[in-house]
Amino acid sequence: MAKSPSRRGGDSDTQVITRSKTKTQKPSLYKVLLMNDDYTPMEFVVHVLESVFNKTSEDAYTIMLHVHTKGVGVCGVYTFEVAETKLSEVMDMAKQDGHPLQCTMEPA
Ligand code: TYC
Repeated sequence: MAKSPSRRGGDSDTQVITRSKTKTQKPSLYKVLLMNDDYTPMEFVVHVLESVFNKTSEDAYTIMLHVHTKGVGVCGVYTFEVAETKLSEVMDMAKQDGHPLQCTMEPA
């Protein structure tokens, strides 16, 4: 007669019960920051905030003024890839229009 597959623990009915925990990692978040400068037109900054960061015109104007007066301001908080994409969109738009606007990102 064929031998049944052996089990750890021999012939006893003892079984090892393993329980696996599924650990989900929260994605780390990054702030995208706009820097002030003396040359980029205010309207351009407002346009960037509306088009790249989906701000209303009122919010975009408030953020632009904040950056203009304080030197730096947060445009939004995103996962790494989204923050990186938005940052390069800003830099591309500024370069395209010949403005020295600077944008950075840092852990939130
Ligand atoms: N300081 C600029 C000006 O007076 C306006 C400005 C605002 C530029 C925000 C950059 O991130 C900026 N024209």
